[in-house]
Order: sequence, then C-alpha cells, then structure tokens
Amino acid sequence: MNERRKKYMIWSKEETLDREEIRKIQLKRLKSTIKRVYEKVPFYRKRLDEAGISPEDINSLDDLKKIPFTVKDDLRENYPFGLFAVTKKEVVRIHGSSGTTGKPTVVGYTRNDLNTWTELTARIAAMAGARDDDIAQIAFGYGLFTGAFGLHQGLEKIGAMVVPMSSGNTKKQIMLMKDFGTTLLISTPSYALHMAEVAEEMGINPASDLKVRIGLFGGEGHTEEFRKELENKWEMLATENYGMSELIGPGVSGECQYKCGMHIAEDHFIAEIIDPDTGEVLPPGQKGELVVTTITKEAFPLLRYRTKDITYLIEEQCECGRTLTRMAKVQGRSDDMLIIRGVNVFPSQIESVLVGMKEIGPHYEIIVKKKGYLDVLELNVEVIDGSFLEKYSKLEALKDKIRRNLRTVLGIDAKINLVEPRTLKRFEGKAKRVIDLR
Ligand code: DLL
Repeated sequence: MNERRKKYMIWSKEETLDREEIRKIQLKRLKSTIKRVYEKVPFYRKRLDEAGISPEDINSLDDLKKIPFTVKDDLRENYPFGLFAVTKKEVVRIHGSSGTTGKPTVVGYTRNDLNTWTELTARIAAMAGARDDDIAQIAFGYGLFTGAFGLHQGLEKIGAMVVPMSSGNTKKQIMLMKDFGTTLLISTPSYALHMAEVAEEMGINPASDLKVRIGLFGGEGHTEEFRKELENKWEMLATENYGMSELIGPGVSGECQYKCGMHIAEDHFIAEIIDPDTGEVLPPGQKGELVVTTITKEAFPLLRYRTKDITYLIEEQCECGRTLTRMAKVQGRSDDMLIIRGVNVFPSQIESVLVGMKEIGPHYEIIVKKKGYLDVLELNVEVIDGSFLEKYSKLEALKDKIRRNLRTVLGIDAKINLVEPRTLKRFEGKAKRVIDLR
C-alpha cells in the first residue's frame, strides 16, 4: 500500500497518537466525566457516595477500578431518561436497544454527541477504506436501532453517496445495487449473506455483476469462516465493526484493512476487560467481559458499563500505523453462552465448525432440549446440494463428519439434521440461530 493511500484511510490524528498522549487525554476526559455525572445524575452521585468515592479521588487511569460497574438493570430501573446528564431540551436525538420485546433501553444525544458519533463512524468507514467516490448502501434498519443512522452520518461526512435503503425489501436492494453501482454495503453479516443468495436467485452474480468492494459489517458477531464465505460470494473486503446503543452505536471500534482486531476509539471510550465472575480487571490478551466508560458523551455518559460481550484487548501495534488498542472479535455474549451437560458452549464455536465445510452452506440452527434430565444439542444444517439428501450413505457419512468435528471442538455430542437448501430462516437484521427449549 502506498503512503498516500495509507494516509487517506486515517481519518483523525487521534488514531496515531503516542500511547502516553492518549492516556493523558483519557485521564483528563475521565475526570471531567466523573465530575459531571456526580453533579448531574442522582443515580451516579448515590452510587459513588455509597462506594465512598468522590470525583477528587480519581487521579489516574488506574483509579477507574475504584468505580462501581453500571449494568443493564440500572438502565431499566431509570427508564426512560433517568440517567441523562443534560436537560431534555439539550437532547436532539433518541435511540434505543434493538430488543424486540419489553421496553427498550433509551439513549440520548446532544448536538455535540451527534457530531462525535458522526466523526467516529466516519473514522471506522475510512478505516475500512471508504472514500468520497463510494456509493454506500445502508441495509441496516432505520429507527431506534443505531446501525443505520450512525453509519449514514459518518459516510455522508466522508462524502460518499449514501443510499438509505434500510433493511428488507431484498430484491429491490439488489436492483438498486446494480443500477446505482453500489460499492459499499452496510448491514449485518447474516443479511449480507442472504442478499447474496437472493441476488443469485435473480440471476445476478454478486461477485461479477455487482460492484460492491467493501462490506462494513457489524451489529452481531460472525466467525472468520463466515467472513470468508461473505468475501468469496461478494468478492469484497468484509470488515467488522463493534458498537452498542448504550455506548453510542457503531463507532466504538472497527477494523482496518488488515482485519486483525477492531481499533477502539480510545479518545472517547476507556475499555477494560474483567473476569465476569469476580469483576477483577484482566491484562491485555486475556479473555473476559468488555467494560466500557464513555469519556466524551454529554447526554448519556456511562461509567464502567458491563457490555456482557466476551473479547480481549490487543496492544501490539497494527501495520496500518494506528496506535489505538484493538479488541479481538467478540466470541459471544456471556448471556448467550450455552451450558450443555455442564460444558460451556458459545454458538460461535459451533459456527466455526459448520461454516467452511464444503458440503454445507452457512445456514444452521442450534437447538438445545432436555431429554429427561439430560441436555441434548441438536443442529439443523442446510446442505448446499439438495440431491445429496437422496444418497443415504453419503448423508450418514457427512453427519458423522460434522459430529466428529464438533466433538473435537466442543467435547460433546450433537444430533445432526441435514436439511434441504434454502429451508432455514433467513435474517434481515441480527440473526437468531439459537433455540433453547429447556
Ligand atoms: O448493534 C450497534 C452497531 C450497529 C454496531 C451496527 C455495529 C454496526 P445494539 O443493537 O445495542 O447496538 O447491540 C449491541 O450487539 O453488545 C454485541 O453483543 C452485539 N454486537 C454489535 N457489534 C458486534 C460485533 C449495535 N461486531 C450488541 N461483533 C453488542 C459481535 C456485536 N457482536
């Protein structure tokens, strides 16, 4: 990669500051955030008083450890606006969690927050290689969900031509992609896969008939095997981006073209990894739950928010020249972890076995049941070639192979059901592949 191009992709100078410099910025912003929430948010004043901490006690980044965690239930208990640190008059936008049932988690943005967010999504888009001559099709849902609006703002800022398609209406998505010559696709990875399939049904080869060169994916995890599948089908660079509505939405971290972990916007967030059981802070490289403190948010600041996402931090310098700490691919959420006959199983481990086997497609369902007192793991897996299902011996051999591979990775047995191509559910947003019937 030549120097000019490399420079182009680095959106803001904060991405390449010395570590010492970044830490200085973090401490200054942390202190002012704590002072502000102590003054403005009764919930935090009470929490900090109860813990015997006053804002003056925070004098180093290490002092962050003294501050109690904030959890999702705190947000629920203060629904809708109880944790806002500004008056409603100063709030210019509301977003919310993507949960489909119950009350959403409400988050607010001041005008400055929206500007910050725009900068951060421009940063991750540029990191992936987005440019002002790109045509960016947003196939995340517009609404309370932060995915669409967040990336929309950032891509406009970069100067790309934004197509606000929203999710769904897949045939029209493909038609516009072809007619407009879309070069960037913004969606969940599972929807991108579904779109490729629908394109094929329409007689359009996503790799050769469409011009999509980069996928900015996020909102859910996917394995490296799944990424490969996407990159092959679309002949694109698929980058992964992490965020959460409580923290800001997309823009918390994103991958550059080297795809070796997501660069965290450390000038706006302090990331820690903790042992989810003890709350102890773990060193870089060690896997645990991601805890994030926002240090520039005005309307909805959060101190040490437990994300439940399992990952680890990477401090080694990246080839792209950015000095920001990276977070590894999220392995899963601690509340997604299945305990099957006492064994901890992340759906992503199952995905990494299934996706990439040449006989089967990337579509599967994980079902966990009880048989008597015993947990049973059952997988519905789509084969690529339907005629396969007619050859009993081949079918049994394939089931056996999947079972064996799974046993090697998980250490437990699974019942495998091979099903016809295109029979399992497809997703236009975040996929739900686990059905726990226990
Ligand atoms: O999903 C924000 C977002 C939108 C990020 C679009 C990136 C792109 P929520 O709806 O609040 O916000 O869901 C947040 O989604 O705690 C993770 O469990 C999961 N998640 C988001 N991005 C990733 C990712 C948006 N790249 C929750 N890998 C988070 C794994 C992800 N999980």
